[in-house]
Amino acid sequence: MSTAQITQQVYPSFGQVGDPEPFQDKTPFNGSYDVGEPYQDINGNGQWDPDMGAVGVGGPGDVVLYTAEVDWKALPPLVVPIMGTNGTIRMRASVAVRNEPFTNPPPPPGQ
Ligand SMILES: [Ca+2]
Ligand SMILES: [Ca+2]
Repeated sequence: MSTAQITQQVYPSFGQVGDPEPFQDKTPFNGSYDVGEPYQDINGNGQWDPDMGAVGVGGPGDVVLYTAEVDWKALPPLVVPIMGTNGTIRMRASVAVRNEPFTNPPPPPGQ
């Protein structure tokens, strides 16, 4: 049994989870990003990304996609040479949640 890895990616909304950063397609119009085309750097890493998610846990009201991955040793030894995965299967589960609209500092009780 191996250890699970949990990652978080932050998005502006649920509808943008997994979406690429917006870009302006230039000639030849091919519908995909090419180096040099203007783009909107949503995650602020200085480059165009096919997934706009930013690393971190986000702020108030942000949508955060939590993904857990674990390599599960599930294949019997006779199947390992055929599958070529060292006998492991990568298991992955994700859930997207919206952070509370908290304020910093929090308002006094009763307000
Ligand atoms: Ca293009
Ligand atoms: Ca980017």
